[in-house]
Amino acid sequence: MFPLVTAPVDRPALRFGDHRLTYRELAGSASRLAADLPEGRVAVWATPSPHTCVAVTAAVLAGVPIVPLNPRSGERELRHVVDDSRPELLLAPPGTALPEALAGLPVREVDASPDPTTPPLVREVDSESIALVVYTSGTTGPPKGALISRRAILAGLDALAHAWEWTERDVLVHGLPLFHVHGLVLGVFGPLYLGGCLHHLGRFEPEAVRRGLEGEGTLLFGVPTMYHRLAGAVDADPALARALAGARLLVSGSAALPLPDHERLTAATGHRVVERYGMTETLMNTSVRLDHPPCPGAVGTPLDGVDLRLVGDDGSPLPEGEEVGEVQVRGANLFSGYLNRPEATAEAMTEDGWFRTGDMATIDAEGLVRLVGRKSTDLIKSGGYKIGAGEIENVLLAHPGVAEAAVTGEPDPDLGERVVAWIVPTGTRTPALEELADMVAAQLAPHKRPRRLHVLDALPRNDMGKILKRALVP
Ligand code: MLC
Ligand code: AMP
Repeated sequence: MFPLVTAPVDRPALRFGDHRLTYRELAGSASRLAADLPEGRVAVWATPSPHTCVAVTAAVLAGVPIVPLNPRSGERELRHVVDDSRPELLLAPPGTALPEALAGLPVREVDASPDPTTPPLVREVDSESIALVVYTSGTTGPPKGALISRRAILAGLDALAHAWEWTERDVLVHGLPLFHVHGLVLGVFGPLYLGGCLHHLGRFEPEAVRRGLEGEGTLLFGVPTMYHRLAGAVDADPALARALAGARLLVSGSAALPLPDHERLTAATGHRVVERYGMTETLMNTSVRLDHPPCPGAVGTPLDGVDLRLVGDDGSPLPEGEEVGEVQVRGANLFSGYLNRPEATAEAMTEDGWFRTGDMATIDAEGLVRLVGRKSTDLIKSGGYKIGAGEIENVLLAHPGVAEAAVTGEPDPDLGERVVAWIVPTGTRTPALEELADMVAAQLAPHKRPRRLHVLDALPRNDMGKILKRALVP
């Protein structure tokens, strides 16, 4: 999967701050680790560090599935992921203080120092074998593990390489987390597969982006919240504007980039930001092509090998036109199902192999896809993270002061959407927002915490007793 790792060369592969690894050094470090990995799944404590890159490269060389863990996950979420995926080993940076939920899991510390001498481990691995199990939120219940094959990853990266003319000459700059497909598949596997270099910023900051792009960086990947923060910083920082203008390509994805941010960035840098549309289960579906005139608000056309259609409420394909329908996709980019959840997998697919994305879109006469919303009010996209209302409601309901709970998303200029909690108190003591936010952050993850709280006498319900979320507007 990574040709320059299995036949290593002395070219830069990774950079995190001053920590740099060439392909030869990465091949050595990863092969040393890969040599005695177990055959089953390995969990990776996916900090934004070279250790994560060495760990995932080792697992790819050995052909074992990786379960990336969000190091900010709370106890309940971690316990769920580990109970569901049953990894045989956890790979973590040296000296990591691991939470209680992982007690009992054997741990191996990852040595990310350059090793130019260990020969590369070269092993035949079936292309249908699972490379990644990525946990993603659904409308109800705890997150599901999406099984992502090597075939899907390679099909996706080949298509992006074509759409963006992405080659071994590119140096990709980003500060994305490494436990979701955006940062991991596009952001780490992408450069390593294509033979280019990744310069990871450790943490997203406009200042770090400036330094990355002033150096050898050619490509920038980010979620809209990151571009929103860059748009807010460019006017006062001409050096940042120059650095962005000097990049070959700026790509945004994981959520919609609002028009004003497109406009501010173009005005300050002369560059347009290219949007692409993807999903954990499908990897990338569409993108604006490099040679396409600017089309802010559109996510482009289907990538090579991706069939995309819109269907109406009754599930039948819509004729071409401006009608809104649900996006369904088919192709080599699709996942192989949800771990341990055959019913959820069957529900997500049509009988003839189309994946139901739950995203609503239009397609214009030129074939450009425009996303206009989601089918479910129970999925929230905040900072580019997908968050299921149900998992948060379950945490809120465990608070003794909460009798009923509903969670919704509302527009937020920075995060796209923010999580809002609506509760009916039991009458003992009404909890404050901070208390509920801390609970959610500790049990699930900080990005899932509610940022606003409404206390009601009753939740609006229909005759069947179902909560009417669309009626929950402040
Ligand atoms: C706040 N914090 C708390 C807390 N309140 N921690 C514990 N308890 C509480 N009560 C902490 C947070 O952990 C964080 O710490 C800090 O306060 C601020 O948190 P934040 O406001 O939530 O976010 P921020 O740090 O501002 O990050 C914004 C962001 C981030 C854009 C950098 O949201 C991000 O990295 N998003 C990327 C998501 C992504 O990769 N999605 C791709 C999914 S794949 P600290 O220490 O961190 O500062 C996909 C498919 C596709 O969608 O198409 O790509
Ligand atoms: P996830 O499940 O975290 O992989 O998130 C996938 C979802 O993110 C998709 O179903 C879309 O709703 C959303 N998404 C991804 N890219 C874009 C984009 N460019 N514009 C709007 N929404 C997007």
